[in-house]
Amino acid sequence: MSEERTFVAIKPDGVQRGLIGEILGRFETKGFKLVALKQLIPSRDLAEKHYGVHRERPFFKGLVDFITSGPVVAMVWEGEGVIASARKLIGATKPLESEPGTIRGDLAVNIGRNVIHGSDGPDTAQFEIDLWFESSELNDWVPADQIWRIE
Ligand code: IDP
Ligand code: MG
Repeated sequence: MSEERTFVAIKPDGVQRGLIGEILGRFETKGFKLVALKQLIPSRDLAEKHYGVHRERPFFKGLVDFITSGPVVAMVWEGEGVIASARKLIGATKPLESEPGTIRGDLAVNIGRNVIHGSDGPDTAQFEIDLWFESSELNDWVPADQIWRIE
């Protein structure tokens, strides 16, 4: 039985600023488990589906242009409470309002270049995982050093 999973993506600005290792480390050291990881340049179709909820917003075209402009690192992280916790690690959408200590709070300034995406709830997490990954790309595994569990 798999635990809760969420979709996280490092946007092209995070990749091009050399922040992949820094960002992956935030999730790894928190204690979540990486179950899928790939780099891709998203198609327009994928980006428009991913951000479909924002289709009518004035920033939609610029957002899709940007997310398709270069490589994105797409991931699935697993663990107890990971959906809400990832949003906390990521911080508020506007980086100037994100708390220091969060990824956006520490690494970004501009709302259109806020380095990372994370699913905002269970339904979007499932939708986004299915949109970005084939089920064969998701790895069920148990870390070799996971010898205890706290209920
Ligand atoms: P989220 O990424 O924190 O979930 P959403 O409101 O879902 O934020 O918006 C998706 C993305 O669209 C944001 O991460 C940001 O890059 C971009 N965005 C949101 N609002 C604006 C805006 O007012 N101007 C420009 N870009 C925006
Ligand atoms: Mg969102």
